[in-house]
Amino acid sequence: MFLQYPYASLGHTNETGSAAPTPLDPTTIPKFVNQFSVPPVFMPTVVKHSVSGKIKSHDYRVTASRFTQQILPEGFPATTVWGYGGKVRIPETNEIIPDFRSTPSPTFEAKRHIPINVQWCNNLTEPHPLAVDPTLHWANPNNMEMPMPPFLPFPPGYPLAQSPVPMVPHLHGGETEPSSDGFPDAWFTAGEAITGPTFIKSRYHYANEQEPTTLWYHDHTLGMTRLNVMMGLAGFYVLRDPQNPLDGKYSVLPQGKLSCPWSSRTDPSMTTAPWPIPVRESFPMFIPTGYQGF
Ligand SMILES: [Cu+2]
Repeated sequence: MFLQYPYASLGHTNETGSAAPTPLDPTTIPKFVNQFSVPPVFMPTVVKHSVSGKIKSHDYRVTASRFTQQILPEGFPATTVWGYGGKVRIPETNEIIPDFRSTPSPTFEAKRHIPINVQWCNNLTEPHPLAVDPTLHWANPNNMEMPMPPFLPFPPGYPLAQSPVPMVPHLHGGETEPSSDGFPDAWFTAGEAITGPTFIKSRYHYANEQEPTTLWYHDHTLGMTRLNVMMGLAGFYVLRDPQNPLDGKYSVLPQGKLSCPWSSRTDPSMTTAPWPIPVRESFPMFIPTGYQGF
């Protein structure tokens, strides 16, 4: 049997996972019909020195939650996803939206030498829609015992593994202080009710002292990263340096509307083919390889 991701199925999904979803027939989905979209950009609170007026930091509040998003072409059902959200600016129109969430999630536009502080909030209050494997070295917020064979099939899997959902964000490629680096064991559940052994804080500091580059941020939870990223917890983090000729006023690189963060991945919600993670009948020690480059 395949792990059939419930969020791309038509109607038969049971949130507790007690019924197997019916996958869409991928041959019925028209290709290349959706407009290419640019993720919105997070809007900071600009913190200034009271005397000099110099910018001290850009501060954000970012929440991870569950919602639906129209990923398949119009006329097909919206997809249940996870994503980060907060106050954003729509790049094409400059419209400000106080609470916008999406996957890929909104982009951080950072300037070199201006640090960023992000208050990360876990608002994932429902059970994980994908099969959490409690036979791995994983976050294990309920401190459940590792099950032995014969394993339960998914759905429904192990209720103590499916909920609550731990998360911890990591800025991939960022030169970040340890307490803000999103160690896999520094996870926290909704409301920070349960926290991992290396959890220190959920307000992270990003110094932005490194060379300008395109980074991405994503979930980093021990033994669950692949599931949480697959659900949508990922976005871009663009670090610019106005002093760098490639980022400055006379840059030859695309700017404004023409500058689009872009990534590609195998996305089950786009292909709608059954997600090729073999779970067989149970939880037999599978470690999918799709997202190993963290
Ligand atoms: Cu990474």
